[in-house]
Amino acid sequence: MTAPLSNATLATLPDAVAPARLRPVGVRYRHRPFRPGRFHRAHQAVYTDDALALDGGDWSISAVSLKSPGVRDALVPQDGLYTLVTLDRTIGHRVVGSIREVLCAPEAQSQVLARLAAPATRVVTITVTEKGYGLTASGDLDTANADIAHDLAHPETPVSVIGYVVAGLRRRRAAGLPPYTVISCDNMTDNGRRLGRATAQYAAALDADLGAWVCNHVAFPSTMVDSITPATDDALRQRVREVSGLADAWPIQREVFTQWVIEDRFCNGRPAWDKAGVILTDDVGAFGRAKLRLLNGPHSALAYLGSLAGVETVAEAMTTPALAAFLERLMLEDVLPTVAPPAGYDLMLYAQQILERFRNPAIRHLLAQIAWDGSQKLPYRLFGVIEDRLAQGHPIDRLALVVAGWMHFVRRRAAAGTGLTDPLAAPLLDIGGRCDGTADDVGRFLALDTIFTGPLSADARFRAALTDAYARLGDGGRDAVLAAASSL
Ligand code: CS2
Repeated sequence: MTAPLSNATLATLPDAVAPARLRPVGVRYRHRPFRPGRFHRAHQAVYTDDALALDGGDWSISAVSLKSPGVRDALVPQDGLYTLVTLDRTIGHRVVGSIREVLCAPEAQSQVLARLAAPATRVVTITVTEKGYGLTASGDLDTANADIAHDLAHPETPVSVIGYVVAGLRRRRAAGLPPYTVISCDNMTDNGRRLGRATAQYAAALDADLGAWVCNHVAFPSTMVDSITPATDDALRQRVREVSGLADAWPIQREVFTQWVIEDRFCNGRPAWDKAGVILTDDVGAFGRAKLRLLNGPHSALAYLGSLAGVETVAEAMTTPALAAFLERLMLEDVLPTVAPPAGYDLMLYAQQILERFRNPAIRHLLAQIAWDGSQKLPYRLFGVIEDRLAQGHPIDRLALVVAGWMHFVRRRAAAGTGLTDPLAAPLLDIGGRCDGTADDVGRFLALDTIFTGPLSADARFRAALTDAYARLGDGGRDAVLAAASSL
C-alpha cells in the first residue's frame, strides 16, 4: 500500500516534488479562510506558502469549511499538506504546507468562533462562490436567504459566512481586540465593497453600535483572483501517487498562470504576499472588471454554447472552429470596448493571453463545471457588458446568444430530467419544464426577477435581441448552435 502524504513521510518525497517548508510547531494562527476548497488551495494558500518561504514570519492558515467535512477528512490525516499540480507544456508538482488546521464548522462551531476571536487571527479570506454570500442581485444583504434569516435569529450559532464573520467581530469588540481584515476572493464586481456593505447591514440589524464599529474599523479590501482550476479527479490522484510515491487524498490541479490583486487596505497586518507576487493597489476595480468581463464572461459563453454543442471541455471548444471564432469576436468586438484597462495593461494582449490559456491542451476543464450557478454568474459576467453596449447604441446579438444559450441549456436539462447545479435550480427547472420552444420561453425566463433586475430587464432592445437569439439557436442541438455561432 502507498504511504499517505504527511509530515512523517515528507522526507521521502523525490526531488521533483519541492518539499513544503517545515514550520515549527506552535505557530500562531493568523490567517483563516472560509471554504478551503479547490480555489483557496490552488491560489491563496499557495501565495501564503510562497510568502512564508520568502519572508518567514509566523503566519499560517487555519481553514474552515462551512458545510462539508470532505476537506477536513482528507487533509487532517495529511497534517494539512497537499500536492499542487500545475498543468502546461511541462507539468509541475509541489507540496503546499501553509495550512495548519482544518475545521468543519457544523461539527466544530465553538472552536471556529474561538479561532475567530483569538488575537492571533488577523486576516479572514473567503472563497464561497457568488451564491455563498447571501446577497440580493443589487448587492444588499438578502434577509430572505435561509442561512442569513437563521443567523439573524440565532447570531451565536451561525451557519452563513457573514454570520460567522460578525460573530467573530462581535466577540473581538467585546474583548477590546482589533478586528481582522476580511477578504472576499470570489468573482464578483467590487467584491470587497459588496461584502463590507452586507456585513455592516447584518451587524447593524443585530446591534446598531456593532454595525457602526464594522463600518468604521473593519477593512474589506476588494480583490481580483485568477487561476483556472479544474476539479480534482482520479487521474490526478493517480498521477500524484506515481510522481511522489505517496498517496494524497485531495491534490489540486491548476494552470501555471496565477494572479491576485488586492486593494491595499488592511486593518490588522498581513502576510508578505507582495513578496510572493500579489499586486497590492489602490484601485482593484479595473483589474476585477477586466477579468470578469474578458475571462469569466467568455468562459460562461463556452460553457452554455459548448455544452449544447456536445463539447466537454474548454480546450475542446477552442478546437471547434465555429465556437472558437465566435468567442474571439465576442471578446474582441463586444466585450473589450467596454473594459477600461487597468494601469499599464494592454487589453488586446490580455485578451489574447486569455484565449491562449483557454487553448491549453494540458487542462481538462469541464464546461459542465463552469456551467454551474448560471443564475449567479451571468449577472456579474455579462449583464454589465450588455448594459454598456446598449447605452452606446451598439448591437448585442452575440451577447444575447450567450444568455439565450443558457436558457436553452436550462430547458434541455429540464426536459432530460438531469437536474441543474444552481441555487435557483427549482424555479429554473420549473420554467424550463414549461418551455415550448417558442418566443414565449424568453418571457418566462425574464419574469425571474431574482436574476433579471434593474433597467436591463425592462429594456425592449434586450428582450428583442434575446428573442431573436433564442430562435436562432433552434432546438438547441449541436448543428443549430454551431450554425447560430457562425452566423453572428
Ligand atoms: C470559471 C472560473 O467556473 C467558472 O465559472 O469561469 O472559475 C474561472 O476558471 C476562474 O475565475 C479563473 O480564474
